[in-house]
Amino acid sequence: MSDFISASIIKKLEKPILTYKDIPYPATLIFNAGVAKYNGRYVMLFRNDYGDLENRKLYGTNIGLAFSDDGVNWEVSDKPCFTMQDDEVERAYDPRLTVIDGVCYVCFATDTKHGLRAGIASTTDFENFDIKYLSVPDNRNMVLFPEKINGLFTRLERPMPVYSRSHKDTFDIWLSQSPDLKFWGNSELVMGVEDVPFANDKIGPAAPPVRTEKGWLTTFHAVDIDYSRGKNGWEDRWQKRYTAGIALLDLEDPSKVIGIYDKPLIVADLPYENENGFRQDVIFPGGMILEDNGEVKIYYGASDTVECLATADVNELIDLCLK
Ligand code: BMA
Repeated sequence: MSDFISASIIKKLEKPILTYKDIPYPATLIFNAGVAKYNGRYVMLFRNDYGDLENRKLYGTNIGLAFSDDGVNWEVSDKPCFTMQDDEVERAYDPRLTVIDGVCYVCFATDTKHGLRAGIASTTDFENFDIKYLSVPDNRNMVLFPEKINGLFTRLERPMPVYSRSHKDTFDIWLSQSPDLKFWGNSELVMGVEDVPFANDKIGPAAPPVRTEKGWLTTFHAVDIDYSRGKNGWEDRWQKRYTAGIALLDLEDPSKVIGIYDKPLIVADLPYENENGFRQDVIFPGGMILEDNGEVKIYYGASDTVECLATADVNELIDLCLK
């Protein structure tokens, strides 16, 4: 059992919003979705790892597409919309969506034969994806801010400096900027793993930030390891815990942190978030939408198995960061 609990301002639904049962093609684990509002509808790109659930084997990963009128009830398209596989790239996964000037940008992770690379693609129809950029290894968990900042595209990212840090997962959140999404610079450290009291392993960006009057509201994921908890889930060796945190970044200079809530915001503390889960005790937000009435929808993968939705009031989220 987890000794962390979700913040009391978080309201979770009674069940996941998407599971493999909702998918009209081979699907086993549905999680880590990116969500945006686009042309009057909600659009979701979700990660689908497919395999043989009964024998607990996974064969591959693609990215599925779903649309919704209310952000809660989803209609899944009849085939996956994005996949990458060739001699070099093994798969693309963990999409995060950001709309800028009418174009939907998809940040994603790839596993390649020569390391983990983050990519950025653009689309306007969710059928054709124009790949604008692939990072050098090892970088992952890239998310774009929903507008240019001081005239430049701005991203949060999580490089993995194993050799120079500790030869372990001691990873932090960084920011870079670009005039064209292709050439990136102005790199700055945003948050170190030591800034997050409930992480003892690594942190990384989660959903793309949203603009509020007080600053950029941004989720992040935080990982802690306690080997005494034992294995958790049907994967052979899973022992990490992923929780979601919340922070506020400066509007003009988002490499400056205004405040970080010192406890987890969302924890896997409901049965449906863990039951039969591949990697239990995992919460991974990939989408956040601020509605006109101040409700914030936070979409997150749970147990690397199902996609869920929680809501909170924007001012209450900001207050947590400023406490
Ligand atoms: C990370 C990524 C995520 C996943 C998380 C927990 O390394 O692979 O896609 O949700 O681990 O398993």
